[in-house]
Amino acid sequence: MSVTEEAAVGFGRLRRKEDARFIRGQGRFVDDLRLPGMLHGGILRSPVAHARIVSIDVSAALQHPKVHAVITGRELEALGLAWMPTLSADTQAVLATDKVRFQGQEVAFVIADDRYAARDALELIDVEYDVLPAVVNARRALDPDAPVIRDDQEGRTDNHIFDWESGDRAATDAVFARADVVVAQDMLYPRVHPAPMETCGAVADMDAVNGKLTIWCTTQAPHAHRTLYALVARLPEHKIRVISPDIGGGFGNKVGIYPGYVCAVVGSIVTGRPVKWVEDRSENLMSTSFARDYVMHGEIAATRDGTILGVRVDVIADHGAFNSTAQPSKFPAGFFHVFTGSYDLAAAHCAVHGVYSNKAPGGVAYACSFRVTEAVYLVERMVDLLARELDADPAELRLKNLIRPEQFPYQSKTGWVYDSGEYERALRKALEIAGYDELRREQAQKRERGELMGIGLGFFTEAVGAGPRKHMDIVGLGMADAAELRVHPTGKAQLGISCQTQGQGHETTFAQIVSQELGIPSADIEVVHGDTDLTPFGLGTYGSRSTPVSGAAAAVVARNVRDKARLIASAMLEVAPEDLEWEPGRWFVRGDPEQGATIAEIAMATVGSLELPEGVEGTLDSETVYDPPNLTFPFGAYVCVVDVDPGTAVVRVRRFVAVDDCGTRINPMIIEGQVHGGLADGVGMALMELIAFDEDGNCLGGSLMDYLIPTALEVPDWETDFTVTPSPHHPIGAKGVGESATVGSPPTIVNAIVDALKPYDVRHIDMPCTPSRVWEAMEGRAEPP
Ligand code: MCN
Ligand code: CUM
Repeated sequence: MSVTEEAAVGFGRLRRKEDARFIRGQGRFVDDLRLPGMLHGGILRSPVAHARIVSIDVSAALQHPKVHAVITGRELEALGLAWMPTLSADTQAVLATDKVRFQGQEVAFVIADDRYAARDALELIDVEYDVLPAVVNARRALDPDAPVIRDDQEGRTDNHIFDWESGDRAATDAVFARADVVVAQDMLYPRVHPAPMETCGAVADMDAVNGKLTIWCTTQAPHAHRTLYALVARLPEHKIRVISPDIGGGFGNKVGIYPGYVCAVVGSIVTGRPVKWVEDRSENLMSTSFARDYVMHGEIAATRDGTILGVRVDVIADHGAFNSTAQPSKFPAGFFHVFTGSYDLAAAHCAVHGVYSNKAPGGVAYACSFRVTEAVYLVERMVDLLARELDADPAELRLKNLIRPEQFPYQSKTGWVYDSGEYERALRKALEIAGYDELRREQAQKRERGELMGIGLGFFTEAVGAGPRKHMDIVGLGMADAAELRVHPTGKAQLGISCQTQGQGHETTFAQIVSQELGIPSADIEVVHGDTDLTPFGLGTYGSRSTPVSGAAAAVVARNVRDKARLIASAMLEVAPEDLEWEPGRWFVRGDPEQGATIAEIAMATVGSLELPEGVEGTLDSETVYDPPNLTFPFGAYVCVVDVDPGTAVVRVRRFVAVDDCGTRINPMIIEGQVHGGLADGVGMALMELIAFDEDGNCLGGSLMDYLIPTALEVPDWETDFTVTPSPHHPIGAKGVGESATVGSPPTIVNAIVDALKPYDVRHIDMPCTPSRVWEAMEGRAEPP
C-alpha cells in the first residue's frame, strides 16, 4: 500500500500536500513577490555595540539617482514611531535616535529602485558615533559600575530587568538541609540562533485610494501582528491585511515584529509605492531573535540511595538590548519552571534575573517551548552529575525517580499539572532499542584500550500548547485559537485556521484532523491559513501550540459540523436524530444501515429544497474558538552514543535513539520529520552553534562561516520510535511535538560526551562542545562560565 492510500481518510502517513509545490521550487515566499512599482529598502546598521549618536547626515544618500527616500529615527519620532512596543512590555527602537545599543542595530532606512541601489546609498550615509563601553557578559551587566544600556528609561541606573521566582524556597532549603548528597554546577546555555533557510522580510503596500495597508511578511502569527499594527498605528483591523505566504522555516525567528517590517510600512506610506525589505544572512544572524543565553547555577539534593529530593536553580537571563522576548506575560522566564523535569521531587525553587546587555534583542526563539529547552538541559545535566557523585548508573537513577503512571495528573512543585505520562515505559523502550547493557560492555572494553566512547541519556517533559486564556496572554491577547469549517455543497471542505505553518505540514495534518472526524478524504479538504482576511483570529504557531490549540479547534469545529449533519440527516431520512448512528463519512439509521446519508449528500441537501430542521441555519458551516483547559505535556527518552578522538578531541555522534510520546499521532511521517529536524538542531547546539562576541561587543557569529550549523555529515542515522499516551483533555488526545527533539537532545549529547571523558574525570563542558573545548576539558583547563 502506498503512503497516500493508507491515509486517504483520517490519521496516518499521508504524503505532505505542500511538498508538491516545494519540491518543484514553486513555493511562494515573501521575496518572490513582485508588485508593480515596487521599491526596495535597505537598513543601515550600527557598526558598534554601544554609542551615542552625535549626528546622521543623509544628504549624499538622497542625491543618489535611484534613491526615493531616506528615513531616520528623527522622521519616525515625528510620527510617534521611533520606538515600538515589544512582546514583553518593553520598548524597542525602530530606528535609533539617541544611542545604538547593539552591533547591527537599525539606524536608517533607504528606499531605492532596487536592492543594490539601496545598499549603495547606505554607504553614503554619514553617522557620527560617540562610542561607549559595551557590556556583553550577563554577570558583568549586573556590576554596579557597568554602563547603563537603557538610559532612555527614566530613572534607570542599572541593567537589571526583572526578578522572578517559582516554587517554594523555604521548603527547598529544608530538603537540601536534610539531604545526604548535594551537587552543584554552573552551566551556560549559550546564545544560539534559529537560522532558518529563509531570512526575515516584508512587502508593505499602502493603498492610497482605499486606505488599506497590506503587509506580506514572514510571520508565525499573522493575526497577532495585525492587532499590534492596529493598536500602534491606531487603524481599524479591517484596514490592515497581514499575509504570511510560504515560510522557509521559522523556528521562532519569525514570532516578533522587526524594525524592518515597520520601516517597510512607513516607506510605503512615504513613497506611495509598495516597499520590499528582505534581510540578508548576516542581518538575520546579527539582529533578529537569538535564543537561550541563560547563565545557570543548579543544585540537586538526594539521599545516599539515590532518591532525588529537590532542585534549586539561580539564573541570569541575558535579554539583550531590548526586552522583546516572546512568552506569556505572567512568565518573564517563559516556562523555565518546568525545570523539575520528569522527576517526582519533594521541593524545588528557581530564581531568574533578567538583564540587559549590548547584544541583539529577541529571546526565546528556536524550538524552545518557551525556555523549556534551558530547563530540560539543566535538570538532565544535574541528574547526570548526581549519578556521577553517587557512582550510580544514570539509567537506574532516572528509573528510580521518574514520575509513576499512577501519579498523573501530576502536580509539579512549581505549579504545573502534567496531563499524562508513562515515563518508565518510554525509557525502557529507548534503552532496549539502544541495547544499553551491551553498549556499557562495549564501552568498558574500549576504555581498557584507551578509546573514548560515551553513552548519554536524556529524559524530557515539555509544557506545550499555551494556553488557558485565564492564565496566558501575549501583550494582552489571550492564547486561544479559532477554526472555521465550510462544507461546500459537493461535500468538499475548507478549514480556516489562525496558526501558520513554516514547514510543519499543517496543510496536510489539519486536513487529516477534519478527515478523521468527518470521513471526508484529506485530499478534499483545503486548509486556509496565513491571511488575516481569510482566516479567523488566533495567536499563531510557536511553542508547539498548533496541534494542542488550533488542532483541538479543528477537531471541535468538525464535530460541530457532524452534529449539525445529524439534524439534517434526520430531516432527510425522516427519523429522530437519536436513531441515527455515525460511521466515518455518513449518518445511518440504527438497525437499518442501508438507510443513510453521506456528508456530501447532507451538504447538497442544505442548498436544495429540503426544509431544514430547527437549529440549522442554512449550511453545515461552523466556527469555534478553542480555549485550552491546560497545556499538553509530551515527553521522550533519548539515548546517544558518541566517540571522542583522544588525539584531536573531535566528537562524533555515532548513534541516537529517540523515543517520543506526543499522544495520539496524526501523521507519523510528519512527526518523524519533526523529530529528525529537532535532533539535528540538538547536534548543532551541543557541538557547534554559538553567537559569540568580543569584549567590545562585536558579533563574531554573523555569517554561516562563523556560525556553524550541522549538515548531513555531522548527524547519524536517527533511530526513532514512540509510545502513545494520549492527552486526557485534548479532543483527539494529541500533544505537540514540533520542538520536542530540540529540547531533549542537547543534554543527551552533552551527557554522552562527559561520559566518554570519564577517564579524564571531566565533570561538565559547556556547549558547544567544540574540539578545543573538549580538549581543554581533557587537559583540565576548562574555565567556569
Ligand atoms: N503532529 C502530529 N501528531 C501530533 C503532534 C503533531 O501529526 N500528536 C504534527 C502536526 O500536525 C504538525 C507537526 O506535527 O504538522 C508539528 O505540530 P506541533 O507539535 O503542533 O507544532 P507546531 O505545528 O505548532 O509547530 C511549531 C514548532 C515550533 S514552535 C518550532 S520552533 C519549529 C517546529 O514546530 N519550527 C519549525 N518545527 C518546525 N519544522 C519546520 N519544518 N520548520 C520550522 O520552522
Ligand atoms: Cu520558541 S521557537 Mo517555536 O516556539 O516558534
